[in-house]
Amino acid sequence: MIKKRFLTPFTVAFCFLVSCSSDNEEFISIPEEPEVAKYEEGEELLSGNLGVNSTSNNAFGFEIPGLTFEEQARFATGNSLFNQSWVSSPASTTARDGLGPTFNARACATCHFKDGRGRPLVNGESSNGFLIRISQAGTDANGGPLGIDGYGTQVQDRSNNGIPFEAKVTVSYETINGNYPDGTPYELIRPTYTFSEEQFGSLGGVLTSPRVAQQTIGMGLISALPDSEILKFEDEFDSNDDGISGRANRVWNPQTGELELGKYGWKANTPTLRTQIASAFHGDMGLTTSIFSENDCPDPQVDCQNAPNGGEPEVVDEQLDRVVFYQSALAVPNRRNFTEQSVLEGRNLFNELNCISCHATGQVTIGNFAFNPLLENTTIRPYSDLLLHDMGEDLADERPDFLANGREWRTQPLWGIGLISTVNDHTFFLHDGRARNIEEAILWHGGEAEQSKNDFMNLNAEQRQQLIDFINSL
Ligand code: HEC
Ligand code: HEC
Ligand SMILES: [Ca+2]
Ligand SMILES: [Ca+2]
Ligand SMILES: [Ca+2]
Repeated sequence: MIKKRFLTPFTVAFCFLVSCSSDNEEFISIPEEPEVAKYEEGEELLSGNLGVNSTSNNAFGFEIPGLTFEEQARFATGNSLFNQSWVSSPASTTARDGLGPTFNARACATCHFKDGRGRPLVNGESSNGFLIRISQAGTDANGGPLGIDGYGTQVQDRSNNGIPFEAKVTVSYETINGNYPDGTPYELIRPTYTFSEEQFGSLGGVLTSPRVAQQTIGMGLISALPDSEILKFEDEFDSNDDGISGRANRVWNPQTGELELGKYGWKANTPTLRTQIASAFHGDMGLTTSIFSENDCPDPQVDCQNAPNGGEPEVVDEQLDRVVFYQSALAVPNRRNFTEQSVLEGRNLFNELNCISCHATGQVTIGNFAFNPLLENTTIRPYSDLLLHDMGEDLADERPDFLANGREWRTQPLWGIGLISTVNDHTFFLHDGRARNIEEAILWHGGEAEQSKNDFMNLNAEQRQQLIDFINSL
């Protein structure tokens, strides 16, 4: 059972009449009227007045209100660079060539369709938002994952210009059956990945981390958070003894040459939006920028190294800047159905089950953010502390990524989650897309979230649905 933490209006009125004292414990056993969850003013606004109201399949694609004409033009150019397919060089359209020689997809939007969530791997199909990171035990010179000879830290399964791709990946699923304490059955599926057609030596036994593309809403608000607004949730040694001990990742920033707070990616493995986007151009599409100026062709990929390029760099700073601006200005949709009683009950359950301890709200962006001043001084509800948590053995990839160990993942922000089915026409969740819906995503929680998961399982069916209804309203 869930402990009641607050006095209900009923007990308050009761105490007023009979003047309860704090040592009068008996009245607590008096049957209470059911507590009715109430709408809280403004709770539907996940990004203050920077949100948009949309329930269409373009819900993730709108810009924040208030951009100037000049900024709208930058946003529009960034949008088209995000959506366009890049082509092999040499090409007549030199503004968008340089794809490859090895890559996973031709466009950002292939993986982040409509700025939304990618799909898990489907055997025999090109990526619609999935890639696999690899490494071996140890760290590289910057404290990051140590690449595999011949492959580096990511498997590019496609190529152009007659150059070999690196390897193909296939997936198989094992079915896991279980029951809720009330007897209701559930089913989960656990993926296992296999490499084949490895071109540069066996990949058997390497460390792997399968990942799908997240929705890219609210990215600018996260870049405008000062470190302190993330670190305030840290509790590395669990001093409040609730079993939850978020901690920060510290990752290499190639632009500053320093270790910085990790903010982006499933393990908070990238420090800034600009480096995240430059590394996507580089690793996922084979496109160089001023930040990563060489094509991703680890030795002995000589043909790859000598392949024609699409300029030096292939994505010039002005283009990179447009894409970064575009991504930074994508608005977070406001919530829907937020006054429905089941959603309000679900919100209370979300708090009572301690989901809110990791899926946290109430961070405030910095007061001085020159890149996009509209993002300043905004209180956000990302439903994430953006910190790393041990999520247990079942979700573990066993592949460290800077300070993140093999069991740790960054709390995935839940803003927008209820719209993914509309925007992307699927409900695959978690880092590798293994959860087929929200319920399965919760059931996979373990480690620091074990208690929350168990409390969820102990709810009755109606309460479980209320919690899911709430998440769908985000
Ligand atoms: C092959 C599929 C693929 C392509 C192409 C791709 N991405 Fe991604 N994207 C991903 C995956 C997978 C992640 C998670 C990466 C991780 O955890 O390390 C991600 C993460 C991100 C994030 C961070 C999201 C978050 O919540 O932390 C941003 C921003 C992003 N991508 C933008 C882009 C842009 C811009 C492009 C084009 C330049 C692009 N991506 C191309 C798959 C892709
Ligand atoms: C200890 C921290 C923690 C707690 C507590 C926690 N979560 Fe999570 N949650 C995470 C992390 C980390 C992920 C990403 C895990 C992954 O992808 O492997 C996640 C992912 C999710 C997702 C999938 C998000 C997506 O877009 O893929 C949902 C839904 C979710 N959590 C709901 C809940 C609910 C409901 C509760 C309470 C019953 C809860 N979480 C409690 C840390 C937590
Ligand atoms: Ca290239
Ligand atoms: Ca590679
Ligand atoms: Ca704690």
